[in-house]
Amino acid sequence: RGRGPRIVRPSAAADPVQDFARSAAAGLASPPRRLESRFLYDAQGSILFDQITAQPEYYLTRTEASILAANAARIRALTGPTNIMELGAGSAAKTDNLLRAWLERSKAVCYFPVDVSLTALLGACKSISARFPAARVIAVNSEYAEAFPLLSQLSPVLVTFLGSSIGNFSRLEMTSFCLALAASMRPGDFLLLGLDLVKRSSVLEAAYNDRAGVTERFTRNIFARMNRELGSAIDLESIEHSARYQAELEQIEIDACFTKRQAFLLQPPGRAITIAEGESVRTEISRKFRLEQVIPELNRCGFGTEQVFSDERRWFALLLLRR
Ligand code: AVJ
Repeated sequence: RGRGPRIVRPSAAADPVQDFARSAAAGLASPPRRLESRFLYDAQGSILFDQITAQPEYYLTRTEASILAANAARIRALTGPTNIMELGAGSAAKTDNLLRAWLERSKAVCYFPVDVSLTALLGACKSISARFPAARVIAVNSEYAEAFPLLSQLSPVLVTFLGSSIGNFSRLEMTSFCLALAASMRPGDFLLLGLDLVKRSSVLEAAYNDRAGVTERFTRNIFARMNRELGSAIDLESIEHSARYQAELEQIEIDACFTKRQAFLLQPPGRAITIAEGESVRTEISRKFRLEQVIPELNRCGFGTEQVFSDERRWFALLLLRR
């Protein structure tokens, strides 16, 4: 049997285009219009997101990477030798420090990157296998929750959910996500969770309005994907990106604002949508966290706090939690 990277798809039943069509038709039918953020990450969106992480204003990825670099060996000492499942791995750019720490202490490691983008996963398999020949890579091409049933067989396991991706969830969605994850893990398994912390709004807003305009292209891309996959023929030039910090809710809110009226059909099943001039479509929220608030929430979902890591400015936190 081959020892090279493998790709599995746990739910061959769900047709991604149908899924996108149904969700977009429901979300765009009437105001407040919205699109689910998970659809931002097609092949093109995953490339654009990687470019966002390299922008000077987008401190999240760099800050998290420095925390991880400083503490990976400590994390490995606390967890012991585990399998690693990374939720939303993308191209697995953030994984190097962890795998290096694991391989310093063991001869081999099994790494299970999970992502909805097959293209991003193929890149992850290639780069991880090239840099870490002792890592056995089994990529899972699915939504997060579809990978959860695999977890019971992977115990002892460290699940990583980095980059503050959990901030895309509403509070309610985050709770049900954490409860479902906790229910799928065995007692003693670990979760490594990256959280962007509340800070000055000028710093937050700059991170989501980079000067090079990559975040604007990222927001527009979900409509470009609708044009590609659902035949919507939306004029992408009529879309302006808006990212504002809502201080009361402690979240960045990203909207696509339409400067020209758009009328289009979504195929299948051919739903007619009209968006008036001046209307907007919410494509993302990115919640910011306070440790004193989020830690008890996580504890109530079944995760005990093992260790909290942060940077000098307290801009970002990496939580090691134990199921
Ligand atoms: C991948 C959800 C963590 O919220 O910072 C970055 C997505 N959107 N810039 C974030 C994002 C626009 C990102 N997460």
